[in-house]
Amino acid sequence: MENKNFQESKIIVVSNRLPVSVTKKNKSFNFQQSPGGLATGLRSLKQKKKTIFIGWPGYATSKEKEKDMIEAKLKEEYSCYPVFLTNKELERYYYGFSNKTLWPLFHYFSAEPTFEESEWETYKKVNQKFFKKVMEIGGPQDIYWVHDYHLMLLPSLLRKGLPQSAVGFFLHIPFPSSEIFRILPWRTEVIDGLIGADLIGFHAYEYARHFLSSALRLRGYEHELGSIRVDNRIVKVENFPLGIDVKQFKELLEQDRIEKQIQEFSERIDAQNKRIILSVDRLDYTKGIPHRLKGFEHFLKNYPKWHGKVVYIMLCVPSRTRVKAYSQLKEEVDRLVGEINGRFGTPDWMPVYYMYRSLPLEKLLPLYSVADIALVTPVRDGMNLVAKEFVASRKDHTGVLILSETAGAVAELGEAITINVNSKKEIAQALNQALKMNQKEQKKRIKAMEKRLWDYDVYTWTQSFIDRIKDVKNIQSQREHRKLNENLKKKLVSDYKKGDQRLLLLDYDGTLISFSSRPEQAQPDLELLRILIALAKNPQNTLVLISGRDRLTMERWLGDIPCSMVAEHGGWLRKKPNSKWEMLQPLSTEWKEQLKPIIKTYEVRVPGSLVEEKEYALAWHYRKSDPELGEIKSCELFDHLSEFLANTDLQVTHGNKVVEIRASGIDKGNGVKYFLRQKNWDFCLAMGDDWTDEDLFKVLPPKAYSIKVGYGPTQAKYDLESPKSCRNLLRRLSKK
Ligand code: GDG
Repeated sequence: MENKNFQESKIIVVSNRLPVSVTKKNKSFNFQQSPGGLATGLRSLKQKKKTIFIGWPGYATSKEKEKDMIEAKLKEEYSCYPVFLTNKELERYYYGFSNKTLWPLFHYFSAEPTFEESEWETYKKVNQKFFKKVMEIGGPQDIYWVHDYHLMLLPSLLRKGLPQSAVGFFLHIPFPSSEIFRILPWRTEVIDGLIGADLIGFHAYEYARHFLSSALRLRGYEHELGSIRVDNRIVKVENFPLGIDVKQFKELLEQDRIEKQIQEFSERIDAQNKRIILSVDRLDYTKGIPHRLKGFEHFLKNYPKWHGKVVYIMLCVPSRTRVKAYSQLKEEVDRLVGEINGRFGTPDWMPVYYMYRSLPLEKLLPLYSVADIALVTPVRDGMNLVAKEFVASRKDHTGVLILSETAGAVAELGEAITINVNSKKEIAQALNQALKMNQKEQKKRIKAMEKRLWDYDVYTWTQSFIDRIKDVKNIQSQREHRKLNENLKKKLVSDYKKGDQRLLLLDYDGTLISFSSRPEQAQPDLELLRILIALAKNPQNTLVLISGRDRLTMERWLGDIPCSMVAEHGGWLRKKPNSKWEMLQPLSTEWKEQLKPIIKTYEVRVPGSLVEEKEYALAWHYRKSDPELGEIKSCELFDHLSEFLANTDLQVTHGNKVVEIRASGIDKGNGVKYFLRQKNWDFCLAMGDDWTDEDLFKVLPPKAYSIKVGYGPTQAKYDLESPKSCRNLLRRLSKK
């Protein structure tokens, strides 16, 4: 793969909804920019050249003529390419699987989701439909940016369709803990769908962590600092907190018509001498609207001094009204508002002013601007842009934001008064505190939050995501250069053929054979033995098999092969076929009795792990234990032993799912030096997979072929994917 500079690339944004909505009224079509957080975020991309959008236009039709007309206009005027969905598809994929299964589950409403096989089937089908559309428009050089929970299978479809292309995925809602995610019957398909991307982005670090944990527990994908290795690809998992277009807000606030509206609102409110509490949300059960109303009721009950002095303006935008949970919520909200107004209202004071509608931005902005308090109380929210928009709308920097701690936005808006949405007492106290807060304090807090909004606005967000996809692609292509491709394999085979004196240094576990859950299960199979015997019998070859295993096991498993061997990471050498084992240097074993109890406590505390006792080493294996617990405890044991063994002649190493103690100076590099010195080798090949093999790679002559099996940082010149590809290469050599 070439190192890409992406000069010629288009950015293709794929999301459920296009940023333009199509509606039909009186036989004519209306094209309008869509409301909602995602559309707001993507709009900024449109200003850049070569950005195109693929998604549902919001209008279902089966008439081909209508489709053609809509398609032509969207393409020409908005760089948008529609994916038309039938009503049945919408019912099952959008209202069904996306909003009755994924949405509640990912927001921790674990009793709410339905799990309908037919809806899942349609979800898969619609993801395919999007894929087909993308393939009509994009090419291998383009950058694809897939958005949100409606399209979680699309990244892998794109990976298969355009294997080399750059694919990013961003999730706008939380990714739940693996305990919740695993409830989903199709959890592995969803992980596999996402893993096709090069970059997977979330609003918050917490969601990225949850995804990594699910990928590990449910699919066995390990990660290193957020990088997962899948086959020969690196997949990066990171957080990118979505920002807003602060500049646009500031500019709008300066416009005459907005100023006039603000002025009008202010005068009306001043005349009534009321303080304004504001909330703005889609009417969604994740937004904590009933919780908020109950908190407000508690506030009125417990702080009567504010009666007649505050008004709560609650703007709820109708949303997903065809889903039952939403119509039920609407009924509950209507009832609560009625109860509060009925109980506390007077002929000249209505405590809750409730609007169930959407407002144009020219009206919304003045509302943000004149409110004294924004009350943002989601039960769970991926980010929450309303909180950020309120901060950006404060012209004189006064105002107080109350924000629940379960909104993603809380990470950046630390100066807000934070509340637990399930405590109506906390909501009431926060309202009282906000109403009493002096202007100096208000300004200090709003300014600090506004600065952060400028630092990471929607433009920076978009740019940093796209830049990161390019980075990942470049990291991948650097890796690609190290891959032992067919041409290099041919060269290696031809050099081998030319060589008269050939040294083959081969690690055993993870190189010649795949790992098993228990070390004693990784015995060589017949095919491997045949290949190794053929190589060893060739008089031009000196074959050395190297392992961290003890010499008795090596003798038992591989002893009949006419080759040399290195056991216990270089502690023991069998210099010639059938010769006696010799120690590299005299070693003591007294230390083992002292350290065994320490290492044994880990065997007890980490279920599935085990201690292996070798003649001159102790190893703690954790391959079969819970992967996260194993990783944490292995680091703890490694640290503990490193400190304990400092200034002794013992060393501790952290290999592939194993922590091992052995004498200092014993390593695979020192173990093979004897063989390297024997002749002036005209062909030398070394293969190994883990950290302990790096010592081997370090001591090789410059012309040697050094190959790391698997991927990761290494001193080796080349990479090979797996023990299987390693075996294929050795088979080729054995036939020469
Ligand atoms: C999802 C995630 C994440 C609302 N009413 C009106 C109106 N809005 C605009 C707001 C804001 C947007 O809609 C709402 O964004 P949120 O972030 O609050 O929530 P979701 O719609 O649930 O969005 C969320 C977001 O994706 C982005 O990633 O933050 O966590 O759930 O921009 O201004 N706009 C206008 N009139 C209205 O009546 N003009």
